[in-house]
Amino acid sequence: MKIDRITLTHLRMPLVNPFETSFGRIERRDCILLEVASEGLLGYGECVADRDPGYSYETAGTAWHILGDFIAPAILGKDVRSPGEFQERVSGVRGHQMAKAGLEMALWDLMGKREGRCLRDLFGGVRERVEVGVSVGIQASPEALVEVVAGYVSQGYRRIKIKIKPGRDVAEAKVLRIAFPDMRLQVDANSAYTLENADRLKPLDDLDLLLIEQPLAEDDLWDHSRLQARLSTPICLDESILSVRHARQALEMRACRVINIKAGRVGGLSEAVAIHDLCSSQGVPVWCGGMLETGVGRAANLALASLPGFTLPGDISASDRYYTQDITHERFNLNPDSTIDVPDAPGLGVTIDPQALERFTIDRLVIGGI
Ligand code: OSB
Ligand code: MG
Repeated sequence: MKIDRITLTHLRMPLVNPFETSFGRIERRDCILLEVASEGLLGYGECVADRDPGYSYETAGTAWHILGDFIAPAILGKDVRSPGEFQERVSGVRGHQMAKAGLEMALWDLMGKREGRCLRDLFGGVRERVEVGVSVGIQASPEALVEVVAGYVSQGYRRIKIKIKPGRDVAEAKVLRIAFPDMRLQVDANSAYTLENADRLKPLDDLDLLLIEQPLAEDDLWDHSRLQARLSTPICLDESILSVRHARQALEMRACRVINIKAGRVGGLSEAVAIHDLCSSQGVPVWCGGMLETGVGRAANLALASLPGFTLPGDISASDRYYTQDITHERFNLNPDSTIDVPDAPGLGVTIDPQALERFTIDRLVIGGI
């Protein structure tokens, strides 16, 4: 695929509801849409870095810099035959996984369009629909949380994840377990605890949770292994796993029993598939994480989650949980069995709505072309 032109579009989209985590609260979500023109086709990718460096050090600003000044020049005018070859060409760029992943996604979309195959088939996915859940932000009170969750349950979601932080954890999980005794429930701390204060999470072991996501610092596999030894609930790592190597080491160290896979966090869909393969070979369950994606990133997440080892429901909710207006013509709906259909048109299987794109654009950069 000869890379003729790369267009970066910085988007800022209002969320249907504010989203609060242990690292902050947002009402609008930023991302960068990548458009790669190659031999008459257009491929799209979503770089999931947000405005602030709360989840990761990457931001839309750092990704703009890395994509525009390093990644685009490394491939513009070149014949990039595969996502693997792309990764080789940008291997001199240390880190910046979200920037790389956004561009790699556009190449997958191009490849699928060229070959007339959907991403699920290119990845070897086996499902036409995937099980999903909702990730619910921190609410004003435990009572408010029960009400919000009840709303999602009545829409048909059968798995709920809640965000927690010190002081807003055990009481929240308990009140939900009482209100919904059989619901699949899990919590996500986004690194808000230390080994010293994580003992306060011990009562969660009595609540039959699917998992506790990323309790400790992102760069601390060792303390996660010490904490996992004290908890009967599986620890699931998100922020800590940036590569297949990290995944292997975390499993060897027993730092977790489950892994949340996000293509953006690990540098691309190829690495995400590789982590899935590693975990599958060891019988370790994985699930697809989310970054409040637009229809572009959501389509990629659905294709990824169609792989056989994704045995836990993903953080992939219906479009209306996030955005009143999306940048794709396609919207994703929840089926009554708490699943969402995997797109099956070539590539990502979605098309861009130019008017919506215009409405949410705050910056644009065209690299190459005429
Ligand atoms: O930790 O999983 C997380 C959103 C932004 C950043 C980090 C996380 C999340 C979510 C949202 O939990 C999941 C979704 O897209 O629905
Ligand atoms: Mg998480």
